[in-house]
Amino acid sequence: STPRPGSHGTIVTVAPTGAEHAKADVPNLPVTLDELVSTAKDCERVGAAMIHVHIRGEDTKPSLDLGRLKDTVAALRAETNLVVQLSSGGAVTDPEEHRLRVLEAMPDSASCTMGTVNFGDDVFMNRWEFVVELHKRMRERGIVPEYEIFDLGQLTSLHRLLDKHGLPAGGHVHVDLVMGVPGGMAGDTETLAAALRLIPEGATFSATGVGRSSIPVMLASLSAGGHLRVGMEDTISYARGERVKDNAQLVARASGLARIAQRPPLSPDEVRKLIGVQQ
Ligand code: KMH
Ligand code: ZN
Repeated sequence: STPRPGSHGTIVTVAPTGAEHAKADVPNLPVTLDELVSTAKDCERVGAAMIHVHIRGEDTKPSLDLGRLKDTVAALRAETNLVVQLSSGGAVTDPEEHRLRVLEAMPDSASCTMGTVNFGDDVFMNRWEFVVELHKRMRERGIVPEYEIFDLGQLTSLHRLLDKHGLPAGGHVHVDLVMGVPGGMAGDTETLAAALRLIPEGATFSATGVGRSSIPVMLASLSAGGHLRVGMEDTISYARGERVKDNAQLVARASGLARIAQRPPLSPDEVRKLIGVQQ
């Protein structure tokens, strides 16, 4: 089969924090701006090119405070060369207006989840009109979306979005498969292969497997010409019975596997070019 776009190298994205783990349970989770910037620098050093950011408030709980988001984007730009992607997904409790307001922090990229999904015991709500609004507002602002896919039907919705509302800012489509969420698609090779058939022509995709699906998904994605997302948002165990030391440990392993696959980590500037982020 023809190689996928950018498949000579690998985009390694780190998702260091997420909205689900509590600092009290996971003391090494980066939650302050200083912790986030220090993690980002460590991860960049070992091969990350993009960072998927959820921030926390003073109380360490998930936050979509616009001032804090702006400060975070500025600090990451000042201290790293990483492509800065803000989560518009937030936490399952965040209202739509707050999630749309994230875009006012003007990141390089933002996530755009392509549909509603059961999310453990919760529901991650993404109404169609809301998805369309996110897609349009990102294009108006020149922010490159990463379409988050939790289940296969969401890829069908992505085709519908692009057919009805056109290509995103930068003209390129980049997808992230979030696999193994209880309520979403499974994190295994067969499901990744099924997803491949539904990914739009010319699109790049990364994949992440939550929890114990992390390693199988990483290997499957590399072998399929896909890219990688790793980080403590998705997994806090490094191996059976062994907690993750820090995000850089996960990034270093992903980068090593990418090198073994003869698809070494791409630099942030290479990733900007590949996914259409303005330099
Ligand atoms: N925290 C999840 C409810 C995203 O960042 O866009 C949603 C999520 C997806 O993490
Ligand atoms: Zn996220």
